[in-house]
Amino acid sequence: MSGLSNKRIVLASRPIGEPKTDDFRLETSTIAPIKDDEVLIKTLYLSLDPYMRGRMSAAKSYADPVAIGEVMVAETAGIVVESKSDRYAVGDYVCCRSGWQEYFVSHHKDPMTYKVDPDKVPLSAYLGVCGMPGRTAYFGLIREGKPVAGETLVVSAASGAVGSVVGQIGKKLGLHVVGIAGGEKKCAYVKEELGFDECVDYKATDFDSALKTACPKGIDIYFESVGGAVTEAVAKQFNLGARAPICGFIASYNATDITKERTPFHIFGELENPPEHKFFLVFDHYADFAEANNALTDWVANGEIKYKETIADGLELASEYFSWLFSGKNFGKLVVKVADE
Ligand code: NAP
Ligand code: FER
Repeated sequence: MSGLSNKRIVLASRPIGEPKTDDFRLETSTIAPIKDDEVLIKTLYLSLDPYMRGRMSAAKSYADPVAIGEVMVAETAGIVVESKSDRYAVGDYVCCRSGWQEYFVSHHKDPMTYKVDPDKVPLSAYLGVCGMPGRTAYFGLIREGKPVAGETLVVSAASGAVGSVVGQIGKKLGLHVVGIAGGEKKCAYVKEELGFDECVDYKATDFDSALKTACPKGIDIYFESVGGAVTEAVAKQFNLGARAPICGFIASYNATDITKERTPFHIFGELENPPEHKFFLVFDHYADFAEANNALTDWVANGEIKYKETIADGLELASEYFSWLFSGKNFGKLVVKVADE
């Protein structure tokens, strides 16, 4: 398959504020022949995630930025189309970190490339509910949130990839689960289809009082994904001994200078009795990924955990759809379908 043509999207410029489509460039490269112990993977689905906004910026962070002219990072799900490894056969389905492109050559020892089984759950689910976002929900709630049955859990970005799973696991653990989401449609889905006890619309004028009504015993755990006005409202209702694992604060990701933002650390730190709060990374729990992968795929396969996806059709759409994460135009996990098998 040497000489294979590969469409890819590279970072053309560092976005100022909200990323625009011309911050990216569609290119065509040629895939070199694979070497011993390598596999050639065809991308079928590509995951779009909020953390990618951080990689577009040169600001100091836990991970290096994508260089200008380099392929945008992403986790993808695909199929092995050529193998010079005894560990992978043509036709194996895998997840890998190929980035925004059609083909990827992986060394068979790359720890970020691993086999998945689309007979158990659909392939795209390995990028969401059974992938990085699902694992974030699993470890963030169970290990960082330290839930006790009967407590009240509030989940921001509740209809999204991470939040939807946090709340559903919370229900399994016997918590009173209150979601926060933007708009009536998302709130209805969170309550009626995902089974949260309540879901409060942060865009409604009575948000503060509605949140209070939904949490009659105060808030014991707040799963933070958003920041901004949502966090200010939550902060007024913490019980003593509360925990607030900080998964992210997407409301600030498009700020022109993120170092000047009022973050959840500022908001919680100013309280007389702050909740236990620290930023965590899903990767902190890397050693136990198999535990989360097994639990999540079992729950999805037997219908105990539900999920929704927004699927963009075609690699070329990745740069346009990426901004949906920040406007809330996505509903559930945002994925790009790159190719048919
Ligand atoms: P998602 O919820 O599927 O999509 C993002 C959602 O955020 C949007 O749909 C929107 O929902 C909401 N949002 C965007 N801007 C907002 C604003 N200004 N105010 C309030 N809500 C806003 O995304 P996800 O993949 O599950 O990620 C959720 C969070 O988890 C992000 O902060 C992400 O960085 C974080 N994360 C962290 C880790 C980690 O290891 N620490 C790993 C994965 C993800 P509405 O329509 O409801 O507003
Ligand atoms: C990871 C750790 C964290 C990762 C993604 C994140 C793709 C996301 C962090 C965020 O959204 O803030 O290993 O892998």
